[in-house]
Amino acid sequence: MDATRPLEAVDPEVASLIARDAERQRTHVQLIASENFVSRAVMQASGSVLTNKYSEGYPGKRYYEGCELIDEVEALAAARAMALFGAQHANVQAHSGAQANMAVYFGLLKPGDKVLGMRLDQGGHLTHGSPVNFSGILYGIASYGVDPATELVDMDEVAALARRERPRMIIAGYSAYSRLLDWSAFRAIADEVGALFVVDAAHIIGLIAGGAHPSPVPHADIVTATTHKALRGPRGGMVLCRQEHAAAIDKGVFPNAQGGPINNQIAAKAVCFREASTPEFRSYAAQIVSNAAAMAAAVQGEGIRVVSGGTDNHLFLVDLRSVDEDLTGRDAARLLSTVGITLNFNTIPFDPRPPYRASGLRIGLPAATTCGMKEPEVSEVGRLLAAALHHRDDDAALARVRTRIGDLAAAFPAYPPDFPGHV
Ligand code: DSN
Repeated sequence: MDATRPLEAVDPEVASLIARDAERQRTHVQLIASENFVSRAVMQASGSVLTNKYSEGYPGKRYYEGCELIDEVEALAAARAMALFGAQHANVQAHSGAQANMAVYFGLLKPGDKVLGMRLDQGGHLTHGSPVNFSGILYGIASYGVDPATELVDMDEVAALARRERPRMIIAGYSAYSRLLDWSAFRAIADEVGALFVVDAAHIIGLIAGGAHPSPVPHADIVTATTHKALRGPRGGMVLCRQEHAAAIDKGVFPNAQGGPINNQIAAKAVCFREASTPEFRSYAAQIVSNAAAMAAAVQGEGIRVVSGGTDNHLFLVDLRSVDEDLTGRDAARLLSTVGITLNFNTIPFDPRPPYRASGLRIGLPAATTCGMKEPEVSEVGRLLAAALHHRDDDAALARVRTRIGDLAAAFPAYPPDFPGHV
């Protein structure tokens, strides 16, 4: 085998699919709240020869030979994560956010233990106790949601549930909630009922790294995260924790939840932690928050209701019932895709529709901000999005939106126009 032949020569079919997705990424405005564009440096580490290495275990205690440099890579990634977030311990082996969370459950709880987390249909995550996920299958779950009037997490409800259910673990964090959470109030409730306090910071870890969002690290026993959202690293997860939980967390990741680490991804995580430690990244994180607020205001200005009235972070949810009672999230998302706007449909609090139809859209700004869009551009995208929804039966109006979105996408590229989609 000639291992140096390029992808295009070895497998034109896969090369073509990658090139076509690069084209899709280039020609659409990307508003999925959990996506981003990584740097060439992150992509190079992710695509490196470290993919060839097995290394079950941890630095200094591996079950394979030849891990000397893998040990250095992993120790470097963990040290950078600890420094970036002010954490006492970091496990960078988790393959994903879901597996980071699984490691917390496996490392610190017994099956059947009670967990209090946020309802998935009001902004939480599958791994916070959904009945179709390992968390809901293996553990006793109690759930909090948002207040129907304010659409904010109601700390009195969290406290009342915690007193009644006496959970072993309380999880704060979300995948579709646009406001700040009160970390110290969660900490106080956890202390009152003797629970562990865990924050799933997957969505906001990039904002935290850039100083654009209050950090849960000083308050929580454990913070889990992904590295591929606003943090702008490779696909993957991590766990930050207090030293007293370090051994349990490491065991929870390996061997409880996973086998061998994905070393190329760990190297890419190290690169992203370095990138996220720079002044440029602080500006980026602040710009995400400003852009989200500007776009939410633009959408509201076009008569579309934003859940909870706005945003404090990188995302917001729109209530499509303010456009048309009969417009589902799924139909709206598909329509917007045809005019070059990529986002996802989402349930909104107290949604009368099931998740696969939903009544909302989730809109996030990390990727568009990476492309260099600022308030004027994202506000225009917000107005174009609203125009497409309001005039969804008017082909000429949709064509005008499609043309302008295409112009904006072309003017704010993540990569050079001839980038084939891989390094
Ligand atoms: N799927 C992720 C998101 O889009 O928010 C959460 O796991």
